[in-house]
Amino acid sequence: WQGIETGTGKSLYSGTVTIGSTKSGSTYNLTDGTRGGHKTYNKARSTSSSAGTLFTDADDTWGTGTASSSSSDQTAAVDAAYGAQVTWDFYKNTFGRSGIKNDGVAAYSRVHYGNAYVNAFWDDSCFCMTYGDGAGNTDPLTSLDVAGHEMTHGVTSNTAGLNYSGESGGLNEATSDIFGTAVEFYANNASDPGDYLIGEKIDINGDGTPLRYQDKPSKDGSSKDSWSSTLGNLDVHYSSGPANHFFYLLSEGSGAKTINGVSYNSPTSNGSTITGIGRAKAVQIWYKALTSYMTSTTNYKGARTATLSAASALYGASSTEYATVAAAWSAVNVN
Ligand code: ASN
Ligand code: ZN
Ligand code: CA
Repeated sequence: WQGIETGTGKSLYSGTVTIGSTKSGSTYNLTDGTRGGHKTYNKARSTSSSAGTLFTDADDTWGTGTASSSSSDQTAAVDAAYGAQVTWDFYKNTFGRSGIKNDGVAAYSRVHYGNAYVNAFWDDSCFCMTYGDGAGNTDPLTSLDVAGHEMTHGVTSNTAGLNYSGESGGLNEATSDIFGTAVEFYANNASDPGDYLIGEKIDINGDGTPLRYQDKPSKDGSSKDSWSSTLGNLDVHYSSGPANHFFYLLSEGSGAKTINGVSYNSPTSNGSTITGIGRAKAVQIWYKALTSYMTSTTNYKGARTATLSAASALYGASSTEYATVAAAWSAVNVN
């Protein structure tokens, strides 16, 4: 007998959650039957290109909710499965997009990749997301914003196809950060409330600080707050800065603000004051720009044009939304 089930997951970063599972005979496996059949596999510290072993369980209650250095631990799988599930739901319910290719078919996820591997990545060739266990193998890179970030690389690849170098690479990275953040807000999970920080849960720096800051990207010590002619020479995770900053300013505006207990203070490079239009409209504008107007070679100037076209199509060329898109790009020196 085989059927769609809803299991209980004890995650590391998002508390106790429900996760889609499948019953096969008397055993459950981590296949989400309601979201394109997304599966979560165990790499058990291997770096081979295989998918790994599909997670199975006897009672459909997965993980312990606490960090474990065991390579068979289910907890990291719960977070990865939950992240893929929430990201699927976010794209479906926010944009009507059914999976990465909008064809109803899911990617898959692999956890416990490598030994003390401090990264997570999307790979077009396997159509899959892969997560390391972090330094010490006890901080898996499976938080909600990271899952949303990685799955979004698949979406970008299958829409604008932004080349992963130079300014287009920075825009590709920013797109993943933007929707990673949007996924985290969408989840509305009490254990991981929405913020404009990337990777605040995974302790990647060992001191509790996040990987990136969208209100003021330069807080990470490497990303840029504003565009300059040398931006495209930087690593794509740093040239993403001005677009992340644009997204924050468009959503929330400039100056000081506290959201879900996190304080932000977003500057503008031209001394302007911006009033945000809200995250819900900002994500609609970015998504339409990504899927209708950007191409593989879109640079920052092109992103300004694409988002203005998107704002015009969605809200009209004389709307406040359109004017705020223009003002937010100017505030990060994209004119
Ligand atoms: N975590 C990184 C990213 O998603 C992986 C990489 O640099 N390829 O951008
Ligand atoms: Zn990325
Ligand atoms: Ca976050």
